[in-house]
Formats: sequence, C-alpha cells, structure tokens
Amino acid sequence: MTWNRTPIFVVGVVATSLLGLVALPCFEVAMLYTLLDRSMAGSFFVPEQGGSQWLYANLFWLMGHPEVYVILIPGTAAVLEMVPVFARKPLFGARLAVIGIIALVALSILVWAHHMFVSGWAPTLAGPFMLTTELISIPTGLFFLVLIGTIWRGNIWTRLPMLFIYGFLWNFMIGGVTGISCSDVPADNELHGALFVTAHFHFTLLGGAMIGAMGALVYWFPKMTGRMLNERVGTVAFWTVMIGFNVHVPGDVLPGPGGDAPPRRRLPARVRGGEHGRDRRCLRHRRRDAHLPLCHRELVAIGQAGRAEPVARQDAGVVRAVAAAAGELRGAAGGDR
Ligand SMILES: [Cu+2]
Repeated sequence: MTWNRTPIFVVGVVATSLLGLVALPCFEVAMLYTLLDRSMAGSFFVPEQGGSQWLYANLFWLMGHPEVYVILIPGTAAVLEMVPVFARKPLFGARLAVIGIIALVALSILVWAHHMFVSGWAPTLAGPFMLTTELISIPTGLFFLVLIGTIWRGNIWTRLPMLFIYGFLWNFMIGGVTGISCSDVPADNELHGALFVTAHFHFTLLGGAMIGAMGALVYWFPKMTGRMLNERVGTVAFWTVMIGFNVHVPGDVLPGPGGDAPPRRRLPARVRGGEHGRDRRCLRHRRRDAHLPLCHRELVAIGQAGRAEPVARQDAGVVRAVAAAAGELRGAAGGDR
C-alpha cells in the first residue's frame, strides 16, 4: 500500500504517534528534574540557586499543548474515515485532510506559550505565539471543509456512526469558535482563569475528540467483536451524551470573562515571575480585581513573604488579608508604587 492509498485514520494515528514522540519526553524531563530537585537537592527549578521556575512552565506546556492534538487527531481522523461510508461517496479533498493533519502536527509544537500569556514570561513573544495559535484554525478549518464537502449531496445513510459525525461537527464547531478568542492576547488577558476557557477545551476535546472516538467505537465494534451494537440503545446513548453535554457546558461559556473558575490557590508570584510595569498583568489585575489594586512588585513581594495568594473575588476575608499585607508593604516602601 502506498502513502497515497493509506486510509486517513492510519495517517492520523501515525501523525499522532510522531507528535507524542516529540511532546511527551518534555514532560518526562520535567518530572525527572523535579525528582532530582526534591530528592537529590537539585536546583533546576529553584531560582535562589540559579534554576528557573519558567523552565518547568515551558517544559510542561511543550508537552501540554501538543498533547491536546495527541488526543484530538485520532478522533478526528476516525470521523474522516467514517464519513465516506455514510455519505456513500469518496472523501472530498482527501489530500487536504492529510495536509491538515500534517499542518496541525507541525503547528502544535509552536504554540505552547499561549498558555503562559498572562504569566509574565517573555511578553515580547506573546504576539508571535498568538499568530501561530491562530494559524491552527486553518488546518482545523480544512477538516470542516472536507467533512461538509463529503456530506454535501451525498446519499446519506443515517445510522449511528453518522449521528456521531454530526455531533462531532456541532461540538467541534463551538470548540473552534471559542478557541479563537482564547488565542487572542487581549481577550486572553480577560478570559484567563475563567470557565470560558474550560468550556472551550471541553467542547474541543470531549465534544469533538470523544464524540468522534465514540462514533469510531460504534463503527468498528462489529469488526472487533463480530457482533452488532443495538442501534436503538446506541441512539439513546448518543442523545443523552449530546443533550447532557450541550446543556451543561455552555453554562460555562455564557458568563464569559466574568465566569471565574472556583477559587483556587494561585502559584506564589515569585513562581509566576514578572516585574513591575513589565507585563500586562498589572493592567489585568486592576481591571478584573478592581478592589485589589496590587501591582506586580507587590504581588512578587507577597509571594516572597511566603503568603498564599488566592485571588478569589468571592473570598472577602482573603482579599482583606492580602490588601492589608499590601498596605504594610506599601507603608514599608514609603508609599512608592
Ligand atoms: Cu494550548
């Protein structure tokens, strides 16, 4: 079998494996460094001894973003494999789909720092990372063209896997559209930490990849086991998942930047880094947590003083405590801001 005749699902799985080979070792290295730091007095992530906390963040996301595509591509490729069967015509633009998969793999290792836009790491790189991230919408858009082009004027055979293909298109569309605003630096300044991002991610990975994988399971189950699944039970399962998902997750999208994630302990500022006036988070904190007008130097100082720094709007007690600590610091620094 030549590459030109390779089923698209196989192309997807090969691409995913290559991506995993590149991405996953970064996290393994981070784990190894952590082990050395914690059990052998290493200093990879200890700034006081010349290490860097940014190193961990970068290694983590060098794995973390490509990992998204390690999960996404097999489900997508399975949908691309199934759609010609149920539209009863060949895959429209099959070559475009292959190009899309290759472009997705290539781009996905160049976007990791979009998870660190508000962290204060390398603000000058925010623009380039925004660009690479937004470029991702091109290969994913190709998948939509290929799927819709195949369904278009097809002789549709509406069996269970076809329902999952429709479900994939619907959820992945919402995941893609919400992703554009997350990749945009100014929008991300507002959306970071909000449930909007969680909802985007769920629509992409659960609504897209998982629904695609469930469709693939239904489609290949007879081949794997020699038994057909019950179509009626499967249809009930499909609608239960689709309706349940589409009722519960948009609730996270609708509040937008106001939909804060549940209160959680943030990393101490010295871990997040950033200097006064150097990054945009000063602005962000003044806007989003208007009652908490701390600039970065203050946040860093609080972090260094070893205090926890939960920025939970709801938690008035904590806010008072942090504001009081900042007042002390400001007093000590002679009111200099
Ligand atoms: Cu990412």
